[in-house]
Amino acid sequence: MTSNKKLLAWVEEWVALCQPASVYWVDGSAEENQRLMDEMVASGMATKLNEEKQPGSYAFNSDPSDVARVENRTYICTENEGDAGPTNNWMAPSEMKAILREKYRGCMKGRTMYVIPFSMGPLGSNIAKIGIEITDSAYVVVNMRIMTRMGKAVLDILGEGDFIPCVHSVGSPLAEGQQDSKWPCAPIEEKYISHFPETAEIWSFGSGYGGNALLGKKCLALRIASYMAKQEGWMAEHMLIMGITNPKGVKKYIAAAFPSACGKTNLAMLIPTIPGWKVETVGDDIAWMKFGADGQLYAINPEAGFFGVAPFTSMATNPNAMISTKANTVFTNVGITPDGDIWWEGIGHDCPEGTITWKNKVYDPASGEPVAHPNARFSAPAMQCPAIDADWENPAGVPISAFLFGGRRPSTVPLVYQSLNWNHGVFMGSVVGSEVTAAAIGLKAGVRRDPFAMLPFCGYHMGDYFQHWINIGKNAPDATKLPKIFNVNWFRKSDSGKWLWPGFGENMRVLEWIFNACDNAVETIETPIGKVPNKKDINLAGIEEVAADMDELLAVEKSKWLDECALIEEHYANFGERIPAELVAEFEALKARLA
Ligand code: OXD
Ligand code: MN
Repeated sequence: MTSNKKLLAWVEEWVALCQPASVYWVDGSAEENQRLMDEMVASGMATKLNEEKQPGSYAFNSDPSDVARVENRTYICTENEGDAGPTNNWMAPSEMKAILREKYRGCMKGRTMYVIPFSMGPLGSNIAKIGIEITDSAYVVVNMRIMTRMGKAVLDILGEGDFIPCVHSVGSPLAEGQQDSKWPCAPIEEKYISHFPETAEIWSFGSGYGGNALLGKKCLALRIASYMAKQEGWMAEHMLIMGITNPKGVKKYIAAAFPSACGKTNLAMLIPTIPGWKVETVGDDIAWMKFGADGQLYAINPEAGFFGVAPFTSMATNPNAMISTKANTVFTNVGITPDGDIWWEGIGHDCPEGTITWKNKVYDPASGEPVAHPNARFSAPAMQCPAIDADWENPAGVPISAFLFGGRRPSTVPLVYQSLNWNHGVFMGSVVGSEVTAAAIGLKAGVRRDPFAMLPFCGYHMGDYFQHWINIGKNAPDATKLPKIFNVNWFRKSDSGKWLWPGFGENMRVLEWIFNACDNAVETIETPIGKVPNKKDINLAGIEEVAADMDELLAVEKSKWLDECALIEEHYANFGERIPAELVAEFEALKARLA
């Protein structure tokens, strides 16, 4: 398949260490995919879904100990501990590699080692990066085929060039004649999701699930890429990318960062409720951005699929996501109905009797246990999205007019506000916070600060990352063309606990205001925290009942913001000396405006 000497030598080295029963170079073809699926159905790992309802689709159930990203087992291994920063687990590269070499020794016995060449970004794009993942999981192979461009075509482009080596093992060797488990993995304390940003390497051991195992996504496209982006002057962000066209046919693209489980996929695929507006999807999770020759920032989606949270995705909440999953989709930890269809909480209809839960039991409503795991997922090809943007694979990317930040904030934070300038916008991103849910194991409930939604995904010191954002503004080829920066909060509640904003497709009304604010075509009201809309400029036609809540939705309460400042003080204290002076100045200015 290849004559790339570095690649051949690297694979040989890992074969010697992991001692697989065989080595297989993945070509990415449909036949190969079918063969792997058939093998996994035969072994009992996969269930083929009803061909009429879910053509080409399969369901898998993971081990109950392996259901999400494991942040407490995720490491950034830099030579100096200080360079990983206070928000990452750290170990010295040599120490981590010594531990892991022992774990990898013989770890693939009785299994096939798959070699997966993959491209993050459209094949051949100058923003794209090539990785090679070796893995002993066929589940990883079939998912990587959906989530990335992979196979022989990538090797052809790679030629003798360089690649990002990504090592993955489920960490569960098979002895001679040993029966395999349905979802092999290692115990939690033996899982390691390790990144070596300074040498651009990923070593993952012990988990077969999502971002722990599909190494192109969070590991490469965010943790390793964020470090590369800092070194090289570009941006790798945890952002969706969407195109918005107004009734006059004018189109703008925006990129938005929200912590996990804030509805990023829903927003990326929003169906506008106001006439004449159109939303198209470029990506739902990650954006890689570079300045173009015209001075504008351009974004690509490095992924080729959606790895979305299934529960509460429905034809009511996100029809485009539902339609995207209607064929050729891998489901993990969902329920399977007696007629071979999928089911999860919030899918929009009752659970058919006899449905098998993600724990392989017949659903018993009296058990109090859910049918689908709360972090159950679909892996669906992006091109199946009815609203996929015509330019989603444009190697040059799409021009970005605005950045949005946001999180789940029941109080304090208004529905929308705009930054006063770039540095103030960076400050807004640096203090993003949200209520946490189930996308990661081992988190305490409550509000956690998640700067730029990058807390679990930044491959270096978060203070240096803030500085990188400041520098992007400082070094922009044309400051007037920088994206404008906004914060949104769909989740504000009244004192009695009622959601004040209807959300979902109605969020288009806020996007309309943002779209117009990008053109300076709306009046803004300056408050101590930034510029909020004049409520008359938020289009409420058809949802007039919300008008009564608009003052509360847009309110900036001084006392709440003084409390918020105390929390920001604590948050900033974590970063010590590495908080950029520009952000300290922004924070001081905010406090002065509130005084
Ligand atoms: C995800 C996340 O995309 O946790 O799965 O952010
Ligand atoms: Mn994400």
